[in-house]
Amino acid sequence: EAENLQTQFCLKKEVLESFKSCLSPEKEIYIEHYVSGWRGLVKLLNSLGSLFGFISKDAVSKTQILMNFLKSENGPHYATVQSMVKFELDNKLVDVDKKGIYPESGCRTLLRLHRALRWLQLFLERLRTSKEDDKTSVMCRDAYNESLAQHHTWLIRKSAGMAFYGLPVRPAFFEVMNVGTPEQVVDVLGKAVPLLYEVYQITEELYQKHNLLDLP
Ligand code: 1Q0
Repeated sequence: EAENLQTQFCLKKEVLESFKSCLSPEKEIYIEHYVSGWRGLVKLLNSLGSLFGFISKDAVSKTQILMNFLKSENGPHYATVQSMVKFELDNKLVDVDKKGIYPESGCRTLLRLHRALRWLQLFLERLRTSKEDDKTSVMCRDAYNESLAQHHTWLIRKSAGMAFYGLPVRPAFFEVMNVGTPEQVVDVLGKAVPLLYEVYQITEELYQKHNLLDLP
């Protein structure tokens, strides 16, 4: 019980607030808050069990790469996604068409999270409009096939597919989110989805403009 209280996750505070505060008034995206939104999601994922360990490990390593840039001497250039893109491109710090000397650039690392954000948004929209008996594994799989799967190897697609079967059923999943009654969860999701969409769209347009959507 005590342990339960300690590790209790708060979706609103740990995920939504972060993604909300990652948008500046000029619609720039603060990497620090973007990363902390992902950290919140990782925490939620970890609370679902070790079956998802391989997914959360990768997410953690990607957030760590970005945090390391942010803490480095070039840190100020990594304050926002916009400034990172400009800095890395101006200084030729990105492997543009094949892996080379910068396999862990900020741009390619953030692109992986960006693609995952699309999955999240599709999954949450399905969850929001689902009925009590609908299967979370199916919602998750459909969202995945529509988005991230196209970027993953066969092996990862298989592993992800198997992990999806381990997702809790809808009522249990709502409980883990810890935002209240099912009606309240639906309400919160109704606010979260458009917010994630806006963050996604801004990044997508920026990456498109600079031809970065296929970084190796
Ligand atoms: C709830 C179940 C979570 C399902 C997550 C779906 C995504 C499956 C992804 C499988 C990734 C496997 C590990 C490795 C992948 C990498 O090869 C790949 C590409 O990177 P690279 O360096 O090899 O080119 N990495 C990625 O595509 C990044 C994947 C990050 C996934 C982060 C998922 C974080 C999960 C959050 C759980 C949210 C629970 C939802 C409820 C939220 C309510 C607001």
